[in-house]
Amino acid sequence: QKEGLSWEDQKFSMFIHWGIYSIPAGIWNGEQISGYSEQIKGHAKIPTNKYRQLTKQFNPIHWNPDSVALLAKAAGMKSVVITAKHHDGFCLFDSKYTDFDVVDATPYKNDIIKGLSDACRKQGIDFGVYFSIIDWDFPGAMPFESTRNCDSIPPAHHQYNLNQVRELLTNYGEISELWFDMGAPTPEQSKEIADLVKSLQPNCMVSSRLWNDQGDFIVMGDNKKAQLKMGVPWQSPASMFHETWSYRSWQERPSVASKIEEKVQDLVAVVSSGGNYLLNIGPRGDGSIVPFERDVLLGIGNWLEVNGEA
Ligand code: FUL
Repeated sequence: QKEGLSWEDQKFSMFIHWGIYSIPAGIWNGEQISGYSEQIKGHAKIPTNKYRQLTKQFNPIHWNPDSVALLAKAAGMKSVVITAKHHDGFCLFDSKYTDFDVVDATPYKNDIIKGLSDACRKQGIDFGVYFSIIDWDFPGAMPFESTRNCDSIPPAHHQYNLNQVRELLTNYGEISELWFDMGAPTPEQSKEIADLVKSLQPNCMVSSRLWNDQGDFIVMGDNKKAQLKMGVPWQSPASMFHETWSYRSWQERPSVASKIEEKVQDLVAVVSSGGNYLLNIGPRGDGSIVPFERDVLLGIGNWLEVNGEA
């Protein structure tokens, strides 16, 4: 693998939840909507045609992929994993198979996955993508208010997922991990997706949330970690605040110092049990990084510098 770093050597990685849901940022019709803000379409029961209109406001002039990659590096992270497509179905990459993507539907028109994958490569860090198996925009797919994990994937939707996975693994260079999430694919569907990944990029690590034992590494529950070495590659996905992954404008924040302490403890616990700590940030709709989150990451980076690499 690149620069001799295996997935298990990464230890500390950046997760990014960012999309058109970052624009309402947890508020709909003037009301604070609880539940993960990246799922606001479901929680606020926003009809698809209304939700789709958010694309017109997506013009993230403050998004700077180079500074995001540099921030990850300064934090001591060895890779970045971003939401190429979350449950809402909006794609941060240019997909031939839908117009509901950043290039076709927004005034911004730039392929975010392209820009960030290039920036990471330039900084010598690995790049991976989150890909939701469920899709609240796909016609005939499961009901959008559902955030359950038991939704089957109709054949046309499965084919669409395969097509998009192929795009992601073909157009953006080396992808270190594919972070599948949610839904209830059949064993055949899971295997077909895993086989496709391996045929295109044998080194790409697949998350266990592809289900049916098709993952290469085990993802713990959200904000959960294993207490012991498990003898298999595993990961703890962690949000800054347990209430949301994507930016929420009304999020209450403790002091930066106490958050650094909390996250350093978690990082040490995860890494000493052989895991990968995937710590999330949620940029604003305009692409800017929330200063609190940047300061926490820089604080962790400082700690690592003083106390030795994770
Ligand atoms: C969960 C998703 O439903 C959340 O929105 C978030 O992406 C988290 C990391 O995984 O399963």
